[in-house]
Amino acid sequence: MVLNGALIGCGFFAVNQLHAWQEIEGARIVALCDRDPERLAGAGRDFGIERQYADAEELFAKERLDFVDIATTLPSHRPLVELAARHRVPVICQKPFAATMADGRAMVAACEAAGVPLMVHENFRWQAPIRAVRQIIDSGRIGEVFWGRVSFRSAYDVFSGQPYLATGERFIIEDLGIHILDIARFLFGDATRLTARTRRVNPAIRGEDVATMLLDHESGVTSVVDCSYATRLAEEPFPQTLIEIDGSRGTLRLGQDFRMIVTDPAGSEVLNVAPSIRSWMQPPWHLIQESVFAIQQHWALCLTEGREPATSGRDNLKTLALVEAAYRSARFGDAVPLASI
Ligand code: NAD
Ligand code: 89V
Repeated sequence: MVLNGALIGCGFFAVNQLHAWQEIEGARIVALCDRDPERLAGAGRDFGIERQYADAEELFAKERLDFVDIATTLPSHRPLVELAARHRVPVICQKPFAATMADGRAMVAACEAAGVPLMVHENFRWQAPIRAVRQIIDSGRIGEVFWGRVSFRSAYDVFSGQPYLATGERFIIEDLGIHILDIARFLFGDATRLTARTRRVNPAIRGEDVATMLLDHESGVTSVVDCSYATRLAEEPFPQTLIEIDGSRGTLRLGQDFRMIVTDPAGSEVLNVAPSIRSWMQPPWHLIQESVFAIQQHWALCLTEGREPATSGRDNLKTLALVEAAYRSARFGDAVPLASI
């Protein structure tokens, strides 16, 4: 059986999703929707998809869909997810899932009431190096983890591809930090408390472009999550997330160029955890593009087998709560208990 899906939002990032859908086993995109006629026609032509809609209501009214993939920007996420729920169509929604916790909770409630699966396209935890890190933790090789750092520091010009990122009141935590906080959850478990400091270095943008966060995890791990788009380095690491983990028996260091060093009582081992490249992937984006393929394959499998996806809407509320806690802590200065979000 092949699942028939539609994609809404044919912009900058959707191209990756459309390439990946062409290679996913058990699912395909049969219709497209975008309110921008040029983008709609361009994606239709590039991917050979003839059924095209300028209006999402019309898409749902006319198509019989097994799922919908929402690749629009944040302001349209809630109305489109709720529209999918009203039509009882399982839904994938890009990150950031929601602008507020109230919106996110309402979206999860709408899908649960309609009985439709909901996955957030939170793909960073699907990157090959991140999965390799998690495997080492799970193997017990470095013992009980007590400290970690998850770090994304870069001077890459994200605004050329995504100009809207320069205009929002919120920037790096909401757009990028959300991925890095989700990785911290994926590796160390849920957090109980978060402290954050932010600043804006680039005068040409509106929001913060540097954030440093300290998390207390339920597992007892203390982690530092830091992100910056104001960090010029000898070798530009974009879009790599670098990781340091200390455990009771050893350590793990994920450095630039996908070089992972695992040290345990027997010594140190250097591993290459680079992602693979498919024909449509372009370095340095291949790291992200491969994770798009992985999360979409996961969705197709979960939908076929009736399983809850790893980054379900309900799961993603916990990542969204970290984002909210970070902005609250940066504003008021105090550590924020996650239970208060
Ligand atoms: P974009 O502005 O380039 O594209 C969005 C498209 O959606 C536009 O073509 C716009 O016309 C269309 N659109 C908006 N509202 C619509 C509506 N109600 N109905 C129909 N079409 C509508 O944005 P982008 O950079 O592609 O980002 C899209 C989303 O993907 C954002 O949420 C962004 O955060 C996310 N993103 C995720 C990753 C990742 O790695 N997961 C990377 C980049 C972007
Ligand atoms: O995930 C995102 O939306 C992107 C990027 C990975 C470049 O930060 O903005």
